[in-house]
Amino acid sequence: MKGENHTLLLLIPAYNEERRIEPVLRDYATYFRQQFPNRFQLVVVLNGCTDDTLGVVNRVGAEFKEVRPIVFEDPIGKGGALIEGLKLAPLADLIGYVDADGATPPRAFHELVRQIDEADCVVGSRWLPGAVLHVEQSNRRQFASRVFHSIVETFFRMHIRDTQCGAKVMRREAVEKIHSALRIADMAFDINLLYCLKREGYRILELPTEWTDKIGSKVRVGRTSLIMLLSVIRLRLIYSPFDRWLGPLRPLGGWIYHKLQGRKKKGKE
Ligand SMILES: Nc1nc2c(ncn2[C@@H]2O[C@H](COP(=O)(O)OP(=O)(O)O)[C@@H](O)[C@H]2O)c(=O)[nH]1
Ligand SMILES: [Mg+2]
Repeated sequence: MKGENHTLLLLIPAYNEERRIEPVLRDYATYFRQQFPNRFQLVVVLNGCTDDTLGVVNRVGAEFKEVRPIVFEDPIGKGGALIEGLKLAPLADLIGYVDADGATPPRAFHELVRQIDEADCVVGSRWLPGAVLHVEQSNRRQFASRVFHSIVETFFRMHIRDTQCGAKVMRREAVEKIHSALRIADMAFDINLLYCLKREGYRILELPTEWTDKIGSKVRVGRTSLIMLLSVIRLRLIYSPFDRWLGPLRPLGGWIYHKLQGRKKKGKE
């Protein structure tokens, strides 16, 4: 079967997920132990957790040798965690990631992996016809997401309907090639990743996926949207010819960004 002889590394970024992550780790380990025997590893990338996510991951890891955590103390964010996790790319042929809350079931992630022979990166989409959404996001969240999408499309012209879906898989070679260009540590990380892949000429395939919107989201629509908006503006500037002219303003941008990030962290729980 297609894509079945590859080795697979799955990353799960996790921030205070003690209540949501355990069944997800068990489901993924059980499913992929069967589908990718001895060819599957699952690494949970934690940072700044104030709950016992690490204890939960270690407990599951004691039972399933495929599962292990890596921990960073600093507030590196979801994107920062994935940037660190992607440094493990040499461990496998294919590297993917999903959210800790089980929004993407193992079977749906496997569907993306199956299509990797058609592209260098396969991304799940909640907005393409054929997507199966079990619980819809709130209207406010959907609205924010559509506005965000139009901004991203205007800035980057990637023609990807859903850049933000938490399920993606890539070939090792592509990850290694673009890794040093990854800069964005927050939820806008995915755009950074996709844009770098496109710039290098890698093929991205977007496929309808299955998704369940889970309660307990870390996203607070107002603040997260603002941070993401600043990030995409920053990203657009980083990759624009104006970058060198804007040099003197860069510290200001960085300051605003970190202020918002810091407030977000404190206000999270
Ligand atoms: N390591 C790490 N993971 C994070 C951070 N913020 C969010 N995440 C993870 O990113 C994923 C998506 O977050 P979630 O709250 O489910 O977002 P939503 O599904 O888009 O509402 C989850 O696995 C979170 O645990 C963070 O600051 N650090
Ligand atoms: Mg979620």
